[in-house]
Amino acid sequence: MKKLGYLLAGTAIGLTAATSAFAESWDMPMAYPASNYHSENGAEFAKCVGEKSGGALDIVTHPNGSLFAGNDIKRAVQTGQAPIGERLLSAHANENPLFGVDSIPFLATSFDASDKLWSAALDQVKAALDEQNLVYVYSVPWPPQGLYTKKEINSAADLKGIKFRAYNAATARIAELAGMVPVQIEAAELSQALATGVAESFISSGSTGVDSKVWESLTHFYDVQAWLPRNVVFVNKGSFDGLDDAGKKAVMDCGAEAAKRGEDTAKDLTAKYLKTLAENGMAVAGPGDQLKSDLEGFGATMTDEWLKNAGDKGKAIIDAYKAN
Ligand code: PCA
Repeated sequence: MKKLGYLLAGTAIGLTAATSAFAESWDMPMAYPASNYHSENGAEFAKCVGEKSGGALDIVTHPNGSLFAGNDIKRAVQTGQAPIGERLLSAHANENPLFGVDSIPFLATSFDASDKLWSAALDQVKAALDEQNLVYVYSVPWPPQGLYTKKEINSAADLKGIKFRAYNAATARIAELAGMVPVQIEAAELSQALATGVAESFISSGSTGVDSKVWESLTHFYDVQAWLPRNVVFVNKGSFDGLDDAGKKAVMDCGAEAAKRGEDTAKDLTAKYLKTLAENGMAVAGPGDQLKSDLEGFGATMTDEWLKNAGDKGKAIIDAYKAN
């Protein structure tokens, strides 16, 4: 009996050694297609963590909502169903207005302005995530947001009654202000929604327009440059605390590299995406004066609303942003 016990113990040790170095494996759900620069950047981040941790932490990315749909990723990481994930943070502004600081129309409309705004907001965003059991790792902006339609639009009045795909509270609010009919749809379902007429307009970047081959259903892109929303990568707090110091450092160092690499790529691709839209037959242009001023009017209303919602914390962020 005793001998058998030794034998089993020996076998168990042998097996553990064979799977090498007690490596931990983390699944990383992501919402956007594998070929999108956010997803490619996430895969590079995962590779970096594997190398920097000496193989101790193996992160496996699952793009395109394949493991969890976009809207479920944040909750999955909060509850530990997934140890790490990437999500468009402003889609959760209903939980905390600070999560929507990047989607206030016409507040920060260039990559540089977006960086300034994010620096002003970051401590508070980290604290808000921490309250939800999440550790902030990195974020990468999308290119400036414009308006996709299937007819010429000269003013907000031309938008009335249109079925409009929203991806967060801000896009839903614009729909409401313009008398459109908002419908919440993840990017992974966007092509189909456009093809079937469930949606006939949306606000997003050239990136998502190209990913979704929107020229198959739509005709116009107005380069409004309304804001630059961000994808944020976060880790479940318990999972993060479970790492040793070297593992934590690998995640944070690779995150810092990913933030820079991702934004550099976004800047490089912005004009290329618009070119691809035009090459596929879309009319790509800036908004006319009336449309621009109508949208800016919505922006002013929404800035007031956001400040009211976000209270002193929100005001402190906007003041710090404007002072810089
Ligand atoms: N693409 C994402 C969010 C912002 C963007 O440019 C989307 O449309 O879902």
